[in-house]
Amino acid sequence: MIETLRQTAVEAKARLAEVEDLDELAELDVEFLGKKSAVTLAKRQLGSLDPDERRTAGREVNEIRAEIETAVESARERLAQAARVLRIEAERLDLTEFRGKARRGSLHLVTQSRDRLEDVFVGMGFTVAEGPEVESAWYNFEALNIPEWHPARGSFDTIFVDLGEPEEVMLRSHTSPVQIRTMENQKPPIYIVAPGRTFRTDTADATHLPAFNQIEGLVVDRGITMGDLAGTIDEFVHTFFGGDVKSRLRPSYFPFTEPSAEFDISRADGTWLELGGCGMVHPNVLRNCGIDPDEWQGFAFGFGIDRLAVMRHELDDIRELVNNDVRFLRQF
Ligand code: FA5
Repeated sequence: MIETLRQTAVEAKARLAEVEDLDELAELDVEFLGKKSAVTLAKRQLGSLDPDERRTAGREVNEIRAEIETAVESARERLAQAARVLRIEAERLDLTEFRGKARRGSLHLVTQSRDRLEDVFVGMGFTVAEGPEVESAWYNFEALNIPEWHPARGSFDTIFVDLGEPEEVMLRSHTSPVQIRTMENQKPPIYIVAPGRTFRTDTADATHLPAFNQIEGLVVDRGITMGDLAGTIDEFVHTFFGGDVKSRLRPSYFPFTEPSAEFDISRADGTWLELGGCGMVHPNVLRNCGIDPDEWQGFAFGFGIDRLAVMRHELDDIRELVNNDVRFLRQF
């Protein structure tokens, strides 16, 4: 009997070593360890043996049963491990699969220009400042030497926000209010640029947008002259556009600078493109911010970032920047 059982155990171990799924394993479990299995039957037969034989045979039957049980357990463990590997494999997200098929996104043209402008000015020793997009009349106009009666106030085509009394509130029509906020909070020497969104009632056309971007520059220090302003703009233009592009200043008028100028840059066809305004900070503006104009002088400039992107990428129409046509945007 024991001899037959041993052979059964050898067969059981061989078949368990090759079992391939849990159903098959359950069948083998029943076949070799269940109620009708050789081991269970052998155990039952032990009763008919005399006590000495029963003890020896009983020990052997138990050993054989334990061997088969161990084989069943290790088969179960092997299948569980294989199932884990399969599951992990199935759940894996192979992102590399999409390489080449999916296009990587890129920053918008205006954001690229703004980042590059910041880089150039930071490289020249400026820091970057910010201000709110919704402003009071004090910051957008009055502190900038544009009182209520001033005709220049009309030229800014301001979009007002109706919040009722006591204050007149508007979307800022230029980034110049950041000059005031900076001088209120910071003592000279000041060297800042402030890029940001600006808003006017302008109708969109090839060169205008109602919501556009400007970058403001402000320097306040001792002994600052118009020569420093011209030199800074020249240096910026060379760094931003490369060696061939020239800049020039033309006399102009802004209430917050005196003297004031527009500055243009040269195009490849020999013509000039107006980029923005600039000038020496008006003494009234310094005084409005508690800075003594006899001790400190400054220059300021402000120009359009969208127009700069148009120039840099030779676009025909500034509206391309806001149409959000992906066929256009993908080119950059
Ligand atoms: C100003 O806004 C002054 N604050 C600039 C300034 C700052 C002068 C500091 C002196 C000292 P102006 O209105 O010219 O100036 O606008 C400046 C630039 O913003 C323009 O040259 C143009 O490049 C851009 N810009 C103005 N309006 C629009 C618009 N509707 N769409 C796109 N760009 C515009």
